[in-house]
Amino acid sequence: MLQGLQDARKELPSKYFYDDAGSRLFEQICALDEYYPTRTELSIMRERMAEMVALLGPNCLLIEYGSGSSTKIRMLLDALQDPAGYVPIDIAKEQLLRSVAALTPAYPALEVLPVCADYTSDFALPSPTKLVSRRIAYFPGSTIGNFDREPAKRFLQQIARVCTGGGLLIGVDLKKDCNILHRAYNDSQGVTARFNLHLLERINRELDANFQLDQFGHYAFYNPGQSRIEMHLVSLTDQVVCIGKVEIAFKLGESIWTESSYKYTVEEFARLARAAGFTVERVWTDAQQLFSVQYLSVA
Ligand code: AVJ
Repeated sequence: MLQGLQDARKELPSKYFYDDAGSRLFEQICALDEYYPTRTELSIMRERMAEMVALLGPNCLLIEYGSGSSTKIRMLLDALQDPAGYVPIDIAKEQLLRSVAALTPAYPALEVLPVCADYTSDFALPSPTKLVSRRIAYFPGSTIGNFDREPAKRFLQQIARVCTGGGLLIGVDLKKDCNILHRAYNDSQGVTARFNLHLLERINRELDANFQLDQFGHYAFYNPGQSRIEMHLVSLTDQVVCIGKVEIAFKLGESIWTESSYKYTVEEFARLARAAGFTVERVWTDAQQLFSVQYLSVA
């Protein structure tokens, strides 16, 4: 955190949004009318589930990167033939444990092996007791959009190593009318603004800082040249903030870059997937081409 705030261009990794309160705020975002990705992805899954499970096959081990509330996985678990196990990975421990506790009674025969970890770092993959036909990574929500190009490729390569002989079922948000994108990250109820500002609240609480939340503004916009939404917290005044004993100065209008959310065309994502060692087997989209769910295999 300190390093990110001491850079000439202040920047914080978006993974730090997801403490318990942040994860709850994110769930609220997913339910917003203006935030089209969640409901669009769910409707694609609902419509195409038969084709998806036919590709995944029986006895696969599902490994979910950033499992959150473990809502979407239920559609797969309801349709898959004898999954060998489910490994939800999430950085938010309380939410992970809550989700597993809610899932277990609904799927009594399923072996659930939760991992609380930052999935961009090394972690040990637990082994289920049942025989595994293939490992399938599940990475919905277009969280791949949070990664810059090179880190995205490296992360996909890491998944390809974990799932060799299997595949990756991934949600990828698509390029579209910039105004639709803008509204999705500037909702009228201000939930996205609260989600963004909550990061400062978290730093105050966990790192003994004194950010004044009303002295920063939520600013999100689509950058067409870079194909990404950029989310920032902009200082509304000249001010000095203390993080423990360290002082951080902000000029009026200076920003902390808190998140990027890259948008792809189907062709652009295919190039990235191939560069990471995957074969694009199938791409499903909605009628308006807002969002895609893709199955990538790795030999
Ligand atoms: C969870 C990364 C997919 O980029 O759309 C939603 C996070 N940020 N609104 C996204 C987010 C602001 C979301 N992902």
